[in-house]
Amino acid sequence: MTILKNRLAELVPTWRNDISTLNKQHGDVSLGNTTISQAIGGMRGMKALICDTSYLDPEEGIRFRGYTIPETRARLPKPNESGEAWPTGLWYLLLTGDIPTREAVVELENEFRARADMPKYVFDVIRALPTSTHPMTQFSIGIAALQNTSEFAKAYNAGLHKQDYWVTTLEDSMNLLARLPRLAAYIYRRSYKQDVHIEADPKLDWGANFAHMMGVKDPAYGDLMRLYLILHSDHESGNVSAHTSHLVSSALSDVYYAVAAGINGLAGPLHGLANQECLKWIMELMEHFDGVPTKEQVADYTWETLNAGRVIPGYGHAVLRQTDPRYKAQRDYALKFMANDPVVQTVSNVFEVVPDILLKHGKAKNPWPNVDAHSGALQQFYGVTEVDFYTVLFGVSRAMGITAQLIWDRAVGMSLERPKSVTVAMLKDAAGIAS
Ligand code: HAX
Repeated sequence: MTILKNRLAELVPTWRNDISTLNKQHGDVSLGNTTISQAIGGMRGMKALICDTSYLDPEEGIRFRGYTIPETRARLPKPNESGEAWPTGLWYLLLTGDIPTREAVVELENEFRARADMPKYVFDVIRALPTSTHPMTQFSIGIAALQNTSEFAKAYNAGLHKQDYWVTTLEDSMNLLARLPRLAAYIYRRSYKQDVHIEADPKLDWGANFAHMMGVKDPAYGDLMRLYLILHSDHESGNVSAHTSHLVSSALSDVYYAVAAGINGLAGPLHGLANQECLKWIMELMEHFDGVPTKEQVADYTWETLNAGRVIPGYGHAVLRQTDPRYKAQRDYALKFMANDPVVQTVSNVFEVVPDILLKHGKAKNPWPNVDAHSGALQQFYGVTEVDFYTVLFGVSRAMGITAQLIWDRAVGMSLERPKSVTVAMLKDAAGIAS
């Protein structure tokens, strides 16, 4: 196929030049409610979504229903007082805005436990894939395979009234969330643990059971899992995974279609996959310098990465302009429980060096670390070293935020999402330059 490819190769430089000129020289030109640079630059800062489950302030970071991360961790009920809160309590908070009572969380935990059985055919679908298939692909396919069980789709086909959309969306959300740890642990054990699987323990909560089914023996990992599931759950609705799910769901596609689509977005290296990329980068850095690198060595390696035209994974953010409080929460946890771990020490050295370099480099608007800069260091400490799996952990958590948002969307009857596009010639017209 050379004729088409050659023709495209001729056209691409002109397209790039058009976009770059419009962005640099005419970015501020109004298109009505937006500007040319917003249309080109991924709609940054455009206020066109509503999300009540959480709000992301560029300086302060995330608040879940008005609560900061430390407030959320302190106020949500906990299985034991010295440990981390039940993530199911966070889901209740995201959905309602109320800090749930202990009784409400125990009821939700029991509900999830009762819904956790996985239809066998879903495992068969996963088993049809080569074991080398990326865990995020397996995860997305497993979620899509569950669509066959959608209560919303069934009720819609039977003539569901608009006012009741949220009821079966809640049902689908609970069924999906209840099963996600099983699905994720199955993928983990099949991909990395000789296909030997571990049954759920009915005595454990949703988060600790996930840790148990993955096969991590240290009980502290159950606590870390609860923290992880809370921290990664929701980041308002403009991020790629939440927005993708919202968009798909706006066509009245059910929770399974919508969450699978969001998971596909989470699988991108500029979004959730950055957690895998980040630990990979840290391990390569340590291998390169044969142990914990000095700050000078980190600086050299950082410049090498940037000069090769690559990004420093785990640094920068489309909205945040400070260190991510989700990073801080994980750093505090690491300093408390594993301060002498060499990977944790390397992450600390990177934190002391990279922001200054990114500032000198002069491109990133935010030189500070995001959530993904620290999560892998905590995982590897407990023996979860398979970096390709990290984004699945993120996905189980993010599904809580996404489903809470989708239930709200259905409850208030959010519209089909359909923004308007314009042509490059129209942008040139608006900018007053010749086509
Ligand atoms: N390393 C090197 N360059 C970076 C950078 C980084 N960490 N962060 C931003 N830049 C560059 C951008 O690539 C961009 O370069 P070009 O002008 O050549 O395109 C420039 O700085 C301006 O980008 P920005 O406006 O600061 O950032 P964006 O809003 O476009 O993108 C990203 C935000 C998070 C995608 C970006 O900071 C990045 O690529 N970071 C590394 C990957 C990462 O950690 N992603 C996870 C983010 C959090 C998340 O979603 N978790 O799931």
